Amino acid sequence: METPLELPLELIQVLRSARSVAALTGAGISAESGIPTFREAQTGLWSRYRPEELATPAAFEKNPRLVWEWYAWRREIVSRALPNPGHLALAEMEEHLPQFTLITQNVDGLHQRAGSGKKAALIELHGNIQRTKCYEENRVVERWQETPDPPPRCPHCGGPLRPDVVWFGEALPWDALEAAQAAAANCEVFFSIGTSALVEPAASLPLIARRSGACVVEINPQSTPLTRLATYFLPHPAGVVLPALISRVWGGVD
Ligand code: BV8
Repeated sequence: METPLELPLELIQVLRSARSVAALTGAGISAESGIPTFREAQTGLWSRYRPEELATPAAFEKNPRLVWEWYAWRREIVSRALPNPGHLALAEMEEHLPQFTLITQNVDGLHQRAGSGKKAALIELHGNIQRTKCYEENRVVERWQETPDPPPRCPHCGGPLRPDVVWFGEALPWDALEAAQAAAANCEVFFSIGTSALVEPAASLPLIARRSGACVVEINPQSTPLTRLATYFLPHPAGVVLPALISRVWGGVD
């Protein structure tokens, strides 16, 4: 039985008077769009692999075709997915706040498709699966020849192409990480939404916010290592909580 959705009145009031809000999202916010999270077992052909085993430079060097095809499978799932009410609510949130920063760990591009980033900062910490880059030159490639023996080759240098995402063991884009850390250190409310709060350095962002005195709100049907440190823990799906928050805080519903 779902626990009834209760939104703490104090949180509503804090959001009504907030000037600066930041939100970190993880795979959970895309779950209601039908995109499997990292914690869920992979399906079909990929069920024998853990994402952490495939999303690494070593895996690509060992078997570039396997890793390329895993991302091609995920791109296919992403291209069929639609933004859900959770994504749409975050896109609306930036309309109501003087300062809003959306920081995502996701590579599916659904926040952009929901309209986020038009009026406020949208930071992709781990890249974007729709972008492809040369493994050797590390620069984005827009067009390439498909090949019967993937991965396709870079049209400039002939090196193998790879998705423009941050793999485990790779550094995050320093400008994205710096902007995310600054947003966390300077916001009044920090949302951690749909993330298991395990992957660093993203998992430290809510702690930076907490240390700076921000109200930390975790939205996740399950508890995580962050839960005991959060000011509020809302144990519900993002697609349920976020639209309810928008209407309570800014919808004139008292
Ligand atoms: C780096 C792109 C250094 C690729 C990803 C030990 C301690 C600390 C750190 C480390 C360590 N050992 C290794 C490290 C570093 C490592 C790390 O953190 N490992 C973890 C596993 C311990 N980090 C790195 O390697 C990072 N780089 O540290 O570099 C460096 C510095 C300089 C020079 C060189 C190197 C790079 C990390 C980025 C990896 N790339 N993605 C791809 O997508 O293929 S991470 C990937 O996994 C995702 O992007 C995401 O970030 C992560 C999965 O996390 P979540 O998003 O949280 O998803 P998850 O499935 O885990 O959880 C979903 C949650 O949603 C659940 O809690 C569930 O309950 C909830 N949920 C479900 N439904 C809903 C919901 N919530 C709300 N609503 C719902 N409806």
